[in-house]
Amino acid sequence: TANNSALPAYADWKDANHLIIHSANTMETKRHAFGSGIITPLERLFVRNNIAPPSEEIVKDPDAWVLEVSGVKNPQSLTVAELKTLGVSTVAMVLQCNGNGRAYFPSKPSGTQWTVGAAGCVMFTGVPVKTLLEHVQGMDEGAKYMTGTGGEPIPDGLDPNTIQVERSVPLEAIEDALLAWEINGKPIPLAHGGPLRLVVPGYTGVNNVKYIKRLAFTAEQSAANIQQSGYRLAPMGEKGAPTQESVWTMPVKSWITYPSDPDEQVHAGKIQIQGLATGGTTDVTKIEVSTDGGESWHEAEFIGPDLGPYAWRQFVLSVELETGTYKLASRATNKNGETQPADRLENNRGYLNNSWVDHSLEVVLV
Ligand code: MSS
Repeated sequence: TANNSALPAYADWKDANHLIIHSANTMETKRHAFGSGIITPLERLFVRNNIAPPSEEIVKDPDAWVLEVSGVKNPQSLTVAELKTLGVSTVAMVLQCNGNGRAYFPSKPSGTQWTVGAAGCVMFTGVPVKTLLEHVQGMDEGAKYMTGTGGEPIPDGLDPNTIQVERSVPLEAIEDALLAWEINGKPIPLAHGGPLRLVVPGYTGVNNVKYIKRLAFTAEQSAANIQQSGYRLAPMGEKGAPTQESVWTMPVKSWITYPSDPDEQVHAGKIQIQGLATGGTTDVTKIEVSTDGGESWHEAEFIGPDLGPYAWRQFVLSVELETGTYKLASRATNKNGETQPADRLENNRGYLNNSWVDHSLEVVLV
C-alpha cells in the first residue's frame, strides 16, 4: 500500500511507492519507476523546491495569476487569461535537476543525494516567450539575459537576494522558451510551478522558474544568490562565485531503467534491457549498451515516438544472458557528436553528472 503520509501536503497526490522521498522539498522517481513509457506521469515526477512553495491558493484560479513583464519597450502586467489569448505551443522536454546523479560523486558534495530520478520527460503547453515579446514590442536595447522571478513570498525584513528563486539565462534560450500553464495536459499543479511556469527547453531544472511572477529582459544577471553564487561549476573545495560558469544547458546523458528493481528477480535467458537517453540541447542520435561494464558495447535501438530535440528517447537492447552477475551500462551520443563520457566533471556541488560509469548498475540474473 502507498505510504503517502511521508509526502508533504502540496504533493500528497503523488505516488509515494514510486518515489524516493529525500525531504518535504525533494523527492525523486525510483529508477525502475520510469517504466517503459516516454512521458513521465505526474504522480511519479520528481519535485525539487529550494524554499517552501507558495500557498495552494494560487492555483485555485490560475487564469487570474499576474505576470509582470519588464525590460521591454512596452512594459506591462498580464494575467494568465490574457497570455492565453496571445499564442499557444507545446514542447516535450526533459526536466532535470542540476544535481541529478550527485549521489555518485565519491566526494559526497552537499545537497540532495539524487541518483537518476531527479528527471522526467513532460509536455508543457503555454505561450512562446517570442510571441509575448512581439506583443510587448520587443526587449530593451542592451538586454543580454532573460530573468525569471519565482512567486514565493519573501518574509518581511529579509533581503530577497538571499532566498529569492530568480534565474537569468542567455538570450539564445528565448528561442524555444514558453510561459506554461499546462503540464501533461493538465493545469500545472503547485508542486510543478502552477499557475504559470517559465520553461526553457535544454536548460537544467533550476532555470525553469515556477510560479513565475516577473519576466525581465536585463543587461545583467540576477543579483540573487541563487544566480550569483548558487548553481556554478565551482572547482573542488571552492565556493560558488560569479566568475565560474553558471549551470545552464544539459549535457548528453542516458541510464538504464530495466532491469533495475532491487525487489524483482530477473531470470536468465532472453531479456529486453531498456533505458532513457537525452541529447541535452539537441537530438540524441546513438545509444550503446554494455553488459560487461564497458568492456564491449552493442548499439541499441531507439523505440517509441521521437518527440523532438528536447525530449528523451526510450531504447532497448534485446539480449540472451546466462545466470550470473552483469554490469549494465549505457552511453549516448547526440547530433553534435558529443558522447557521454566515462568520467564525471568534478565540481564542488556535484552538478551535471553524465558519467556512464557512474550510472552503470550491477544486476544478478537467476
Ligand atoms: N522555481 C521556483 N520558483 N522555486 C524553486 O524552488 N526550484 C528549481 C526549479 N524551479 C525552484 C524553481 C529547481 S532547482 C528544480 S530542479 C526544478 O524547479 C524542479 O522542478 P519540479 O517541477 O520537478 O519540482 Mo535543481 O537544478
